[in-house]
Amino acid sequence: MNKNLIIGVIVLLVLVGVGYYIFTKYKAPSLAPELPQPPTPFVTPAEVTIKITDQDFEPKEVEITKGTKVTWVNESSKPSWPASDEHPTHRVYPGSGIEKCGTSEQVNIFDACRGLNKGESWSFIFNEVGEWYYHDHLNPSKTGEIVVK
Ligand SMILES: [Cu+2]
Repeated sequence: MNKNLIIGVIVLLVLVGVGYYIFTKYKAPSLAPELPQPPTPFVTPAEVTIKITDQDFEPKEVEITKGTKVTWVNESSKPSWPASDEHPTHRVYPGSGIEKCGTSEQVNIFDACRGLNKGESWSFIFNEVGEWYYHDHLNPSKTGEIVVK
């Protein structure tokens, strides 16, 4: 009887030990998400997309932070050429100018430098703070604005 009791106590202790091991092993990961997380820094979207429709640029005006990549996607039926004001020289955005199209400086100017066909897109990263008006070089009455803060 005593022997059985001792065996029973040993078995119980082993079960408790194994149970505790499993509990700690599997409990720990599930606790992790409940730990206080460091605050997420406020990040504005690093990318903005503007649709070119038959009517307009959508949205017509966007406000972004310096360093944001803006992508124009032509969803209109005609080719579209987004470029900095003023038409036709495109020199308002610093460093820009239509005469730089086709040169090594083309990548640094606010000018698609060609008509984007339906479905095509063009991107530009704005590193200059300011209010930058632009237009469709192939349809200059279509205008938009990028506000960079
Ligand atoms: Cu133009």
